[in-house]
Amino acid sequence: MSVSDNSILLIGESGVGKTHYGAQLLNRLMNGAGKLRMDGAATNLQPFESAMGRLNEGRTADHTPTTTYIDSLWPISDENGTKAELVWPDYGGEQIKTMSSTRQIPTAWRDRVLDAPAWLLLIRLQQTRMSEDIFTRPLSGITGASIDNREVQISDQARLIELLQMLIYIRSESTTKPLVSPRLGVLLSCWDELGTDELRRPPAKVLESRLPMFSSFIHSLWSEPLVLGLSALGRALTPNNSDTDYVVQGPEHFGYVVLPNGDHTPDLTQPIQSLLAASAPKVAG
Ligand SMILES: Nc1nc2c(ncn2[C@@H]2O[C@H](COP(=O)(O)OP(=O)(O)OP(=O)(O)O)[C@@H](O)[C@H]2O)c(=O)[nH]1
Ligand SMILES: [Mg+2]
Repeated sequence: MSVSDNSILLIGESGVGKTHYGAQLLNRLMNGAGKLRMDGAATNLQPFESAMGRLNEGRTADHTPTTTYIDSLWPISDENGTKAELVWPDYGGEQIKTMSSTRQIPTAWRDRVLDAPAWLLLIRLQQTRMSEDIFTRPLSGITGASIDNREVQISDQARLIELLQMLIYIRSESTTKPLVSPRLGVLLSCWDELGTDELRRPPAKVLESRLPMFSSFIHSLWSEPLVLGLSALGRALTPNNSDTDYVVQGPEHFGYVVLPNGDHTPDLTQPIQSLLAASAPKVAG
């Protein structure tokens, strides 16, 4: 089994929650209460350890510097004793936005895109804007509007689609048939920020109503894209004011994943387990 069989390319712009998810996931893996647990010595833990330290104090961690890229190696095993080595990155999310805006993919990222059997895309819905178009306004309103001197900006969902198209292109994947590799997981992060009417809805439905074009894009390319919700922290924290519940109970008691049917599970390893199970069925113990 090569390491890359089990690497997950974590894709997320700045501020979507990559570092906090990494820290909470690491905590869960070390606690061993979920489907996956740490099974050996992990390396390159520094960015996540410092975030875990902050969470233990009930506070949030810092933004990852733009140029940072660190692969952390986590030997893990599941309930049946099946072993794998998970490669979990932490990086400054601007790297992703720069790839979209310049339409250029640095060599290091190209190799990651080519090697990874699974892509996990983090989207924070509160951070995405729905631009005004025929999906949000009646056609009559749009056709009457003056187009002179109007700054044209690509919508957030169009940018995400373009990003995936670029990544698929450099992998030379044919899109005439549903994509089997890489397997795609979409994690709607900071789920606790959604309105109360959406909190218990199936994540795929929420994605469909919030980013309809993006949702239909991934469902047209992948036959079974995994769409889950994630609240790595369970609630909003701040950098300076300590959350007493966090300090008293410990960060491991907070955070949940929203399953395809809308149920919540405290097992933050669930998305990884689903992606690894689907993309590396040949993994032997
Ligand atoms: N409410 C809520 N906020 C969260 C959650 N996870 C992360 N956040 C907040 O989102 C902000 C960004 O999270 P990070 O983990 O730093 O995001 P990142 O993707 O690593 O961002 P960069 O390092 O800039 O690439 C932080 O201020 C966190 O407080 C969550 O589950 N719920
Ligand atoms: Mg970060």
